[in-house]
Amino acid sequence: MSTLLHGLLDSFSRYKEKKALSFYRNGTKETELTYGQLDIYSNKVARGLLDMGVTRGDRVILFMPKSVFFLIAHLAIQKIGAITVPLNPQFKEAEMRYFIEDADPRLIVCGKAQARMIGQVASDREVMVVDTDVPYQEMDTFADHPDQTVPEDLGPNDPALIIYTSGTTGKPKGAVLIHGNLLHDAHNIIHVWEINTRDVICHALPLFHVHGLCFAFHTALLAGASIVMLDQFRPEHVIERLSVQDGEEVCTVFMAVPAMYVRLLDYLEDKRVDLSHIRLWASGSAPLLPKDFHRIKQTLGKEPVEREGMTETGMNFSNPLYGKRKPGSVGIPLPDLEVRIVDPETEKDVPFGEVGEIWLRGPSITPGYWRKPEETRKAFVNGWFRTGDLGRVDEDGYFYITDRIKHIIISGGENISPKEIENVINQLPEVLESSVVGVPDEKWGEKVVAAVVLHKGCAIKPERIDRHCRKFLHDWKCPKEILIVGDLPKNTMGKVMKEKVRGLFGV
Ligand code: MLC
Ligand code: AMP
Repeated sequence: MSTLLHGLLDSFSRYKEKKALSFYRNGTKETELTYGQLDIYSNKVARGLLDMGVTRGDRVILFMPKSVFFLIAHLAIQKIGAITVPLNPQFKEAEMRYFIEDADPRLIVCGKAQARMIGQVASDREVMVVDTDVPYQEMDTFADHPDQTVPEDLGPNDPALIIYTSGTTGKPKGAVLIHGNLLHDAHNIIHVWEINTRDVICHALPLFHVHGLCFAFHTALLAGASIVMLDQFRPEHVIERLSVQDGEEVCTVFMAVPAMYVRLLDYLEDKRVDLSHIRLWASGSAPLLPKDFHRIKQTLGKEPVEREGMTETGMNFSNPLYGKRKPGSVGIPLPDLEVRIVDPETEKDVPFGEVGEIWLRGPSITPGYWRKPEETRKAFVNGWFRTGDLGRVDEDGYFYITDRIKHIIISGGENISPKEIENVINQLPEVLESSVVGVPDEKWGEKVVAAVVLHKGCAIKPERIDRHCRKFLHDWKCPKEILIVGDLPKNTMGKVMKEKVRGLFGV
C-alpha cells in the first residue's frame, strides 16, 4: 500500500460496520456514520465530481464550515485523484482572490455563508454551494449517484492536498502534500502513539490545517479508530464530550493546540476532573509552556505529550508515549526522519548541543510549493528542508525549539505573516510605514501587535487602522494592539530591528 487513498480504502473495507464518526453541531449530535457509509457517500460525491468535469490532478477548493460534507467531499476528491485545497471559511474577499488565483481550481465548493463573496471574487469559476447546516443524510447532493472506482495507477507521488501556510514574503504558499507523504505521516503517528481500533479521538480542531485534517482525521481513519467531532471549539462542549464515561463514545485521545488547553483549564478553573479514560493528551502546533504542561497534569490527570510538526513536513517530533516527557521539549524525531542542526550562515552542522536551524529530510516532507519554484528552491539545500526554526538537542536526544528565524508569528496555533499585515496597514494613505511583531501572550502564546509611523502632518486613530485591517484580513491576523510611533527602530543599514519594536510593547 503506497498511497493515502489505498490506506483509506483498506480501512473502509476492513471496518465497514464500525462507527467512524459522530458529528456534533453546537453541542448536539447531528450525524453518525460507519466506515462503510463514509465509503458509499464519498463514492457518490466522487461520481458527482467526475460528472461535473473534475478529473485527476484538478484542484478543488473546500471553503466551508467544518461539517460532515467537508469530510466526505475531501474523501471523494481523493478517490478521483484530484487535489483538496482546504481553506479557512472566514477568509476575507481579498485573501480569497489570492487563493483562487494561486490554486487555479477546477471547482470551488463553498458553504451558504461563503457563496455571495465567492460569487463576486470567482464569477469565472465553477462554484458549487452546499448548505452545511443540513445534516448529511438529509442532503440530496449527489445522493442518487452510483459508486465510483478509483484511478488504478494512482501512486505515492501524486499530489493529494495543497495546504496554504504563511510565507515570509507576505503571500501564503501552498505546500503540496503527496499521497506518499500523507500515508507515511499517518502511519508514523499511529505507530508512536499506538492509535488503534479501540481509540475514540475527540476532534475539536479546524479541518483546514494539517493538524486537524492529517494528524487527527487521516490518522484515525487509517487506524480504524472512531472520531467524536465537534463543529467548533467551545470549552463547555469539549469538556462535555470528554467527560462521557460509558458507551461507544468514551474518548481516549485528545489532540489540540496549547491555546485550546489554556481555554479548557481556564474553563475548569484548574479544578481536578476525572478524565482518567483519556490515555493521550497531545499538544502541538505551538509551544506548550512548561507551566501549562504542569497545569494539564494537575487538572486533567496525566502529563501531556507535546509534539511538533509543520504543514510542509507533517509531524516531526514527539515526546514518547512511554518514558520521559520533558516539559519544554518537543521530543524525539519520528521514524525515518533525519535531523540536522545547522548554522544558517555557514550551512555546517553546529557542535552537539548548540543552537542552530533545524533541517529535516524524510518521507513525509513536501516535494515543494504549488507553482512557486523559487520558494521551493530556497526551502531546500541538497534535499534537506530548512524549517526556519532554531533548536537544539540534549544528551538524551530530545529536541527543543528555541526560536524562529522565519518571520512568522504563531498565535493560537495559527501561523501568521507579519509582512502580509504590514502590506495591508501600509495601504492607508496616512501611513508611511509599519512593523508587525508577535509578543508573548497568556491566551494566544503570541499576539500580533503593530507599530505604525504616519506621514508628516497626518493623523489617524488606531481604531481606524483596525477597521481597515478587518476589511482585508481574517480577524485573528488583525493586530490586538496598535501603537502610533514617531519612527521605527532601525539599524545602520536601515533595516527595522524587530526586537526593538517588541520593546515598544514592553517586551
Ligand atoms: C481566534 N482569535 C484569535 C485566534 N483565534 N486571535 C489570535 N489568534 C488566534 N488563533 C480571536 C478572534 O479574532 C476573536 O477576536 C476572538 O478570538 C474570538 O474568536 P473565535 O473565533 O470565537 O475564537 P475561537 O473559536 O475560540 O478560536 C480559538 C481557537 C482557534 C484556539 C479555537 O484559534 C483555533 O482553532 N486554533 C487552532 C489552529 C490550528 O489548528 N493550527 C494548526 C496549524 S497546523 P475579535 O477581537 O476579532 O473578536 C501546524 C502544524 C502542527 O501548525 O504542528 O500542527
Ligand atoms: P505551520 O506552518 O502552521 O504548520 O506551523 C509550523 C510551525 O509551528 C513550526 O515550524 C514551528 O515553528 C511551530 N510549531 C509546531 N509545533 C510546535 C511545538 N510543539 N513547539 C514549538 N513550535 C511548534
